[in-house]
Amino acid sequence: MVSICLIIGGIWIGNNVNLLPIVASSNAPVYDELFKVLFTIGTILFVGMTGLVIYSLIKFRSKPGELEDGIAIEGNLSLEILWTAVPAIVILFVGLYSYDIYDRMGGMQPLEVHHHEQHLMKGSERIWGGIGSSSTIEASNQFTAALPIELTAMQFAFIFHYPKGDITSGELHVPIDQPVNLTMESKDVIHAFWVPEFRLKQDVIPGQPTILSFTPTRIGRYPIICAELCGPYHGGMRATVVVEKTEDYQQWFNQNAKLIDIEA
Ligand SMILES: [Cu+2]
Repeated sequence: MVSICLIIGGIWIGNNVNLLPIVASSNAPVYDELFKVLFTIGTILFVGMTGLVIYSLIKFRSKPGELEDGIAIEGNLSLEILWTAVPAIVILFVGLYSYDIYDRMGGMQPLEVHHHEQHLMKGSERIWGGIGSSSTIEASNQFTAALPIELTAMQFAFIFHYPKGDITSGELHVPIDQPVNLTMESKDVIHAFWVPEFRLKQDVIPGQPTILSFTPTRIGRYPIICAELCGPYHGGMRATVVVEKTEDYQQWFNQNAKLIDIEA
């Protein structure tokens, strides 16, 4: 009875207590699904264990005048099997489920699939060149519509570059519902590009380009935060992503573009 209440209560809390920021990208709901499951499991374990400890403290407290030692207990096979099996099952489930979510967010797509589209990326030929299998080409078709943007991270700033239009900006402007391919490279140390509202975080590594693909789904301004301790001003390494209506984005683009006539 108590454990049923505990499980139902845990599920209710996991689904109704929202600790996460606004949902602003297409993979945020997928991430939140995993978070709800983890929060439910965490709540059940925390409340259950704390409750058991408090119950035992009260129930098994020594009575006044009781001065002898407690009973010597050694080994309990069924209990040991239980406390090994339960965490093993929980951890295995969480591991497999996280893997599935990571896969659904596109985390398992090989880098070269994205790179195939990044003709403008300097150095990409050298590192990832020579890929052209039919599966790669097929897979890359879904990225043809993606907007390519290059990110350069350095101590202590994020700089965005739009190859089409040759725009360099300290703010990341993206149109709503448009897939974006962000190619990231660091000039010095490891940084991390993090947008909590997108539920996305990706390391930016010197000498090793990384790619982040996402689709913003909500108009607004969201913080970009460096999430890798990168030096004394790491805490100030922030930028903004501006998700706007396609017309507004186009207007911003036209105002800033240097080479509008390239493949426009
Ligand atoms: Cu940084």
